[in-house]
Amino acid sequence: MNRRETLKILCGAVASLPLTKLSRLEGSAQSRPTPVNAPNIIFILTDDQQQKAMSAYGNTILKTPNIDRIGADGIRFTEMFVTNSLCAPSRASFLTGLYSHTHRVTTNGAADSIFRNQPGLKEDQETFVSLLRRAGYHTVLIGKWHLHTQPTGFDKWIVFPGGGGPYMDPVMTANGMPVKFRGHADDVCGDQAIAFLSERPKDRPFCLLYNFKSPHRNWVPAARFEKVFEDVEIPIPPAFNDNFAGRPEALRITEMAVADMPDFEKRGLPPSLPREERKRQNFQLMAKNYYRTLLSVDENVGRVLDYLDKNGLAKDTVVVFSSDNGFFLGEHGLFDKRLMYEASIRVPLVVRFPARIKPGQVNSLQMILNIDFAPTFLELAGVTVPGWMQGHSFVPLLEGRETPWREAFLYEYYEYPAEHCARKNRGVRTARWKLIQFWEQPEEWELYDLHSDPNETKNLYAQREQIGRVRELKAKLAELRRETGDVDPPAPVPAAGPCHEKQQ
Ligand SMILES: [Ca+2]
Repeated sequence: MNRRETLKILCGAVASLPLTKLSRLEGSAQSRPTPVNAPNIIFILTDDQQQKAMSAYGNTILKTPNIDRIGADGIRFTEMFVTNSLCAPSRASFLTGLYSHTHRVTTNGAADSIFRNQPGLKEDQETFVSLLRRAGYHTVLIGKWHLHTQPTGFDKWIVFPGGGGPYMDPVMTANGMPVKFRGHADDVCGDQAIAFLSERPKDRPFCLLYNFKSPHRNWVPAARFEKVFEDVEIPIPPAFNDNFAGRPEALRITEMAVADMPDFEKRGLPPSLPREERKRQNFQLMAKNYYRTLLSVDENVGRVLDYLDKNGLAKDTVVVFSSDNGFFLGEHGLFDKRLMYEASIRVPLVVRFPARIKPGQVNSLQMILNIDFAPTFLELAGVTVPGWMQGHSFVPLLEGRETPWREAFLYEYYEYPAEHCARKNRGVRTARWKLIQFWEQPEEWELYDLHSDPNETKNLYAQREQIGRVRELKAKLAELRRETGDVDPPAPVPAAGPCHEKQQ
């Protein structure tokens, strides 16, 4: 049975599955109002896509014409950041408009016990999706979820297992029922999105969360893209040979070095291969496969955009594209994310909504955060933004209007000790400066001037002439924490395992 035939059967199966255990906060479909003049919303989220992995942001190797098209038809933001560069915490922030320390999804899983006994989003946590649903939207989730608890606030959901599952032939969970698919995860996502759009109830607006697995590790491309870039040498990124001189010990204990990455260990490289050569080869393979997985994302984004065009939906549908966190694609000699450096926290953001947003705009001024999306979606839908949300609607910026905006933001990261051994860190970023604190003992600090040192290799923290600036940024960090109710978590249990031993 080929993919199309399988899809035909599965679409019927999924459509007839019973809804299970939706939040008690949600009204039944019959009791909900029917919104008038409310736009459809499609929120496309990739997994671990750094901002430069998109041709609209200047990548000359990887071509993403369909994703680029969203920004060309609307607006592209260059200063888009996540407040915790890790899958589950960031996804919870996109949904709730809250910082990790507020929604309490601080890590991807086990280490979540800093704040709670149970990992994942609280079952009674309201999200922009549950609020839209209550306002009458038909709400659907397709693809990656990763929040442990069962999705709530959706009329229909079909999700990959755990953090994303395998790339090929995924077994997904559709409204509580397992469903086996054939083919590449990105194509399955695309098929399900098209099936949903075709079969959706036409009497009310919809909100579709279209969450790709790509380009997350372990980067298995769709078969048709396996050979792309085969004869290309990917240029090495800035600070590829960063030696961390003058920088925290916390960087040296991380297990994120491209030279040592485990993904390609079965390639039969001789143990005697010089480390530099292993690093070079690993980088080429990682970057190529990472880019190849984004080709299937781009294609499946294009399918949905084409569907909107062909069915007269484009004008009144908001399409937003972003990623849950960035990724070190060799910057600082690293892979993965977690740290507060630019490649890790900076992600793409393109938005299209022809009815209200002029095409061809680029915003390079205001810093947009993952916590801003929930209030933005609600405002676009004409739904009141609850006062408890910590982000701000950027609708005025979409429409090119002037509005007061933040000049600094708070970053936080908690998953330690854990895989990759990245210590807990927080910091403050302004348009020009970045102060980073590894707050547990031994406490370590970094300060970067992003204007003169955009690649973040010169730690200015200990320089005498920066004393005043450090004082100012520490005060800002304390202020942002206070404003968002970030109190010091309980003293951590004594660290154990390899991360701790390396730190001694
Ligand atoms: Ca991610």
